[in-house]
Amino acid sequence: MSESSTIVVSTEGRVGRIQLNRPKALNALNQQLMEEVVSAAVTFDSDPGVGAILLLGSDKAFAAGADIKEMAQQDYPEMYAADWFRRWEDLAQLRTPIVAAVKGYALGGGCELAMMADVIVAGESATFGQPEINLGVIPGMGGSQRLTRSVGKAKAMDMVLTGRHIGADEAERIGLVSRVVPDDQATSTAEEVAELIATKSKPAAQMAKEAVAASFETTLQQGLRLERRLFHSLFALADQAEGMSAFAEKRGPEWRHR
Ligand code: CO8
Repeated sequence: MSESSTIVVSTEGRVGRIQLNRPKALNALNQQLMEEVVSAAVTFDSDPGVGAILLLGSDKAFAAGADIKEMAQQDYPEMYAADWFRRWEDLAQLRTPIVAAVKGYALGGGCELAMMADVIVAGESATFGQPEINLGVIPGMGGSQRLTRSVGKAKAMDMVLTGRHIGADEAERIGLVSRVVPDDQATSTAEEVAELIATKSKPAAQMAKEAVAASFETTLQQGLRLERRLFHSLFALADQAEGMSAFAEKRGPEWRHR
């Protein structure tokens, strides 16, 4: 296990684990944390031994948003020149499936970071919101786009325009999170989900992610064509033959591509 100042990184089996570690600031997302999280995730993404990435916060907060104290120092030319927070997009573009466990606050950039994960397991204490309007700004890490695509215009407008927080149950009802579990099971459930994904054929899991993610960006016909092409391409890999043989032979598959 290696430690840096804003995250704790480790590998457990085939799961790469990144824990946000600024508990006193409720894991507020400053520039250093962004660089460290994205660098760690990019490293995991290129590691053939890693089949899934687990993203964790702390009990009180997954992340309470962009670091307001750091952000308040910026002016427009600096933000524009540095393309402030663009680096988070590198995380969203990774091919390795990402599972997030969210307990406590996931506000502003914290909600937007959770939405960059592919599966969100929420503890009952999870609180999601896009409160930027209360700071005189708007979401800047995808809240107006990913939230709207996930939950639709009605709920996204409600959250983005009022800044109200929603609880785990509402988040599950509107399709923002995958599952809600008691807080003390959120991390273990997310671990189980990540471990399960990491047991699959790696290219199949990556292409499944790519196909679902593409539905956020393409027309239906383009998406269906991409899905078909990816499906066809999996027949070039040994895992397709192995998976189908294993089914016929009533045994578990032994993936070659992991
Ligand atoms: N930034 C910096 N520090 C924070 C943040 C934050 N987002 N959130 C909490 N903290 C700090 C507090 O300042 C406090 O520090 P200190 O002890 O030094 O005073 C510590 O964490 C504990 O916080 P509180 O005392 O406020 O704890 P409470 O339990 O009373 O309240 C809340 C918890 C409700 C979460 C409250 O802290 C809060 O409202 N936080 C701000 C939430 C927010 O507005 N988030 C959105 C930020 S803006 C954003 O995310 C934009 C993202 C896109 C940017 C794109 C740029 C291009």
